[in-house]
Amino acid sequence: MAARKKAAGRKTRSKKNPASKKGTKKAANKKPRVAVLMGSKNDWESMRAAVDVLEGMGVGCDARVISAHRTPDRHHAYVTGAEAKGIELFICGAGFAAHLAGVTAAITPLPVLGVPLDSSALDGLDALLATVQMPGGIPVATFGIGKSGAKNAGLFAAAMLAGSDPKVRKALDAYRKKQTAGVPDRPF
Ligand code: RP5
Repeated sequence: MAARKKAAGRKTRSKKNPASKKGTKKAANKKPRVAVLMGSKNDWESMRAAVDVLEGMGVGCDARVISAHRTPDRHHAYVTGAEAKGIELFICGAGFAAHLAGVTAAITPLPVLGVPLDSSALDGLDALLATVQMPGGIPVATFGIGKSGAKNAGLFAAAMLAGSDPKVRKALDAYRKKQTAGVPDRPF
């Protein structure tokens, strides 16, 4: 099945520390403002899209493999300590019964952006519903399934930071301008 092949492919490309991958070193060197959490190292191929976007705009990220169900103590310690370390918002990506974003939102007042991942046989529909269907009272801003959702979560995080940070606003404007300029008039 397509989903399984995708998951197998993701496994071979993942490393223990996702932030050590090529292209994210700059982000790892900056004081992180955005925590990018993922339930498994196998989620990195999708979640790095959020880090790449933010890093490209000069926003430092802290990418972590933290699972709400496999590493609950690590999760609680990280989330409760994050604000004091300068984290302003969370992007959480998870697949299957994806509760990482919801549990994170439950224990921090910081904004939580959720990215459902297509790692299961249901191609992410399970994660989408689990992430988006938060009962009233604890919101998770939910994005599309997979890599494009992670990219949009990164862009949305940049837009949030841009409200009070002119440098990020400038970078976001430049990103949009470049994107627009890259659209050809004709398809051939
Ligand atoms: C979730 O289960 C993770 O977010 C991941 O997408 C999924 C599968 O994890 P692995 O079995 O590939 O580590 O917790």
